[in-house]
Amino acid sequence: MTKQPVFEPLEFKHLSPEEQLANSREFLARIRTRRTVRDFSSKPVPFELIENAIAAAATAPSGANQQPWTFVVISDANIKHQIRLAAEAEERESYEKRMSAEWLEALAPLGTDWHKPHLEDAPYLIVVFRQAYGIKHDPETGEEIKYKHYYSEESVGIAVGILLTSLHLAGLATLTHTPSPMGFLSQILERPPNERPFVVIPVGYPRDDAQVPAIGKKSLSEVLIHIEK
Ligand code: IYR
Repeated sequence: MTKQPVFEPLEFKHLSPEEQLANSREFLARIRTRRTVRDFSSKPVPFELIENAIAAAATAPSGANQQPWTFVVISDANIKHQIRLAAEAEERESYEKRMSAEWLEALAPLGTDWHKPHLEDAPYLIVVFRQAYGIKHDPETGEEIKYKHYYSEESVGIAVGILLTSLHLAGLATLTHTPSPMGFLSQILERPPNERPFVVIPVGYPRDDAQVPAIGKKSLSEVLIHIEK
């Protein structure tokens, strides 16, 4: 049976032009200071910061509002150790055998290699899973029914953007890490077959001596095309 839509009034706060400009400039200045960090201290992070960032990410728009994501938060040292060992084994294979010369050349300015100490140094790892399809149960028979998820890649990508932004605004550093292949995460974290690892995000404070590659972003004129009337 097709569900009929139910509407409710939109709650929308209209800002004055001055507030709009001030907010947009302030956000731009803050987000410009976000960097991908690989040198983490083990200084503890209040769990509520992680929880709030995930709650923020979970407000993301998604295909058919299906919210096809699961966020697994790990602070357990033993599980982090297992993840580090498995990630390093895959990454070593990738850097030494699987990645093309072209790929290695593209990565050279970042100075990355297969060593991933941040997977243990950071107090939290957030592993984001994409639900490739949904699972519901027939109310009468209890039988498992698989249903299609629409635009799950795009949806999870948007949610991760909000997650990284929220963690940054909470004064935390993150790394967007995609070891390849990532199947070991499903096994270690015992996730069901409809959930596919999407990204691993170490979260914490940077070490005092943290370094980042001296790279920049494209200028606005390179990324913005304005088609005026
Ligand atoms: N996953 C590897 C390699 C890597 C790939 C890309 I694309 C990057 O932007 C950065 C690294 C690693 O994490 O080292």
